[in-house]
Amino acid sequence: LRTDIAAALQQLGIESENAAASSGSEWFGMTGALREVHSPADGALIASVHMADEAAYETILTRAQEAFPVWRSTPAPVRGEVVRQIGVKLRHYKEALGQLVTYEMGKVLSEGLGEVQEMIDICDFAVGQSRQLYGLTMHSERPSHRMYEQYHPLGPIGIISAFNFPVAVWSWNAMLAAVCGDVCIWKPSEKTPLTAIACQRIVAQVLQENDLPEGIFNLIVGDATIGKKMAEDRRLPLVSATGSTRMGQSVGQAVGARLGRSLLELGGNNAIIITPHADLELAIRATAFGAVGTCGQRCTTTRRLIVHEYVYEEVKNRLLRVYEQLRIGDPLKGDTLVGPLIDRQAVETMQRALEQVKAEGGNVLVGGEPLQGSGYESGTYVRPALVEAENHYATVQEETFAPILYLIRYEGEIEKAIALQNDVRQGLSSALFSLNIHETEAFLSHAGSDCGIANINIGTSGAEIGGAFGGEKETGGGRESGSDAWKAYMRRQTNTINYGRQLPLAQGVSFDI
Ligand code: UN1
Repeated sequence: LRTDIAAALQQLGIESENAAASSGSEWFGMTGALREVHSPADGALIASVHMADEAAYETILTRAQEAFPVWRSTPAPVRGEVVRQIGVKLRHYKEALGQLVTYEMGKVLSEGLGEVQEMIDICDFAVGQSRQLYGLTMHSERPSHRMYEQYHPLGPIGIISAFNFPVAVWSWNAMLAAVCGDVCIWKPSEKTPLTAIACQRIVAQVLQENDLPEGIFNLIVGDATIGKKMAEDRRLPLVSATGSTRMGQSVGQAVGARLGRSLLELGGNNAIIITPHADLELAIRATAFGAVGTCGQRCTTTRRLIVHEYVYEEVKNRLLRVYEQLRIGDPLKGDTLVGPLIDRQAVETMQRALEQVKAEGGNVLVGGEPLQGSGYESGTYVRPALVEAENHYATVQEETFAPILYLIRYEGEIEKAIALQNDVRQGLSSALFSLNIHETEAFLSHAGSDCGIANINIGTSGAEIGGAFGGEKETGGGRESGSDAWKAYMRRQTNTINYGRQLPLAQGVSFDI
């Protein structure tokens, strides 16, 4: 193993063979099947992890249930103090954890570090939130009555996260859930379990230092059968899941069948619109980052570029120049812009999508091919593709988790572009580049973008944690991270208190006994 990674693993407490499940610092499940984790960067074996079996799952659930009554009775600002300490520890481990995110997942180092920064940011946000779990007060229609609402902890919650943000999306959920008084059970993607194990170890230190029950934060590494168990488990009142629409449909249906709550953050098919009034310099930069950043593996990745015919040729030529110069390679190397895809299967999926779009009439302008030769031995590197296509193509309607940008031409007014942008089943992120107020306001109006995120003169990806994150339609409707997303992790209770000596009924109803 390369020495920088060996040092990071050691600092983070990752062993060559790791247990499947953990409650704080206790580890269980050394008997399940062993899964090897290889780096997409160079194909090297990083470490192995046992996959959780039924027994490990039950142990984790029990630990979580035991910890919940203690944690929910801990005052919210004290819970916030624990999260503050997690944020401090994350700062300490930022370099090592960021490196491991990069090596295990493949995103370039500045994004690996950025992902850890996103965790630190949500910790800080959650600390403040811990003193602001506000409910409203209402004026009662009855004399000598008052009404208010309060938010109570919900219970043990399940968090299912995806490989592409192997740790940040967990932290959005877990840190808010923690200040809300919930305990959590985290199933990371089985493609990226090592960064999850590292986070669990960091959090365990804080729990121990504060003499808290270890079952407040739990980890379980398993495949889809564990995810299914979580979705069906009545002991988990909320399951938050991030991943493909197909995964979300099965989780959502299973949770719905028991009338539990699910918080879904699923696929996107995000577009940038470039109008004749755009600052093209900004638009090109934002498009490049949105389309090829993270090798096209963000749920917010720019997948469609809807360009007005007046500027279409210029945008196309400028993008071609950018695509021809992209530095593709080792994600740990400082100046790399595009790292590998997560695995060879992702490369095949990308190839299939390109074949399909060509068959539908699409024109591949540049890229798409898997890269070979020195530095690319892992077979996971591709050249990002720029493809002229039409919005209605079946391939364009799908989210392919790879760097393929579809160039779509529009004519006429902004409403035409908005209609194209909305004409997909997903509704996560969207952006418009224009300096014309008629266009920008139309895009943000009720008749504008139908997405959960709509931006002006910045791209579709790279949201800050302060806003609510999520989207509509097949994206699943959930909102995580900032704003009032914390409410999803609590149960609301409406309280009416009578401090008078009469019992007036609401709506003027009389009932004399
Ligand atoms: C995801 O891809 O699941 O807005 C999350 C962004 C990041 C989060 C992406 N802050 O691109």
